[in-house]
Amino acid sequence: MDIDYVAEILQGSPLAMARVITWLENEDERARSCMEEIYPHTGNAYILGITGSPGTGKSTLTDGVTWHLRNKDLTVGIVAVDPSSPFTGGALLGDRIRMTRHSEDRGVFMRSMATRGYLGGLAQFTRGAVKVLDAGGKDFVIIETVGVGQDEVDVMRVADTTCVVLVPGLGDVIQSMKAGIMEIADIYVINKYDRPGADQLFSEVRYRVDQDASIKDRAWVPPVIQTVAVEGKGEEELLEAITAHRVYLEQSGKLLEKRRDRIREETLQMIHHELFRIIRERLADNRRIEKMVEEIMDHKLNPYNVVEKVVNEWLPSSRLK
Ligand SMILES: Nc1nc2c(ncn2[C@@H]2O[C@H](COP(=O)(O)OP(=O)(O)OP(=O)(O)O)[C@@H](O)[C@H]2O)c(=O)[nH]1
Ligand SMILES: [Mg+2]
Repeated sequence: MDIDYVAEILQGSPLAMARVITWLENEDERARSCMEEIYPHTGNAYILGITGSPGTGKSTLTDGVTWHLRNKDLTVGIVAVDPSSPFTGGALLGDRIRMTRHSEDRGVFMRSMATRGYLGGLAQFTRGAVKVLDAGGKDFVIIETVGVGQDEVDVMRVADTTCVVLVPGLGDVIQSMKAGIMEIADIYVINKYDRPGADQLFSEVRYRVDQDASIKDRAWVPPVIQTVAVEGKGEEELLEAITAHRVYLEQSGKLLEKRRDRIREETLQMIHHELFRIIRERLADNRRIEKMVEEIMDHKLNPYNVVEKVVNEWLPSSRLK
């Protein structure tokens, strides 16, 4: 018997959500029509990003924030993305998102995934997973992602509010704050505030934020929140900061702006991905690309005139030369 996955997702079925996310993960053809049908039902969830170096307490914080949201009767979807992990299917990630408190709660859906070099890009995939949870009726979707490199920055652009988690004693704060982090952080969380060096880190981050905010628009100055996630300390303040940022985005019109930018970016990426996929497949026909490579090796062709050939053949209206 055929299952109507779209209808099931719209009912909030965890099994259907999990299945379609797996299709997305495997770039299974069945994902496409499903995504197209659920799309009109997306855009209601508030998307929260939590990023930071490994072991900084992202999952513990996610668990705490989830608990507070559930107390307000809000439902939560969680996607844990690990761009650096070589593991597939995530036994490791399974451990990483230890969310024992919520495992029996139907108001919470959790999914973890490790990288497998998704052709469509990790951000693209994350966007898909978020949409499934959004259509499944989750009020909040939390994206937890490890690290502070370009992949994470891209993943975090999917979020409405991004929290960057730092802890004392890692010593790479200044460095990581240069690497695009200040650009995406709406809220800084200094977790493990029970550890030595927390006050110093707090001052350092505050200083950098103030310096940065004095040049750019001051409409939103990222707050720096102190937490001890293992004791649940500071989580309420964190949720207050998240809510304040949401109100700021909504009232200033920046939420719409963000979402417009995201739709543009996503649409362009989807076009890119699809055109590239089609051309790659056609070039694979009759090993045509292999023959081209051989001809390039023999100096009969070069990559530049191969590009010309391809564009002129398949996009004749954009004829090169
Ligand atoms: N001392 C102290 N330990 C904490 C705090 N928050 C989390 N931890 C501990 O730090 C370890 C890592 O916590 P996680 O929540 O798994 O961290 P994470 O950032 O999700 O880790 P990865 O997903 O593996 O990158 C666990 O042993 C937690 O118990 C805190 O505020 N203080
Ligand atoms: Mg984790």
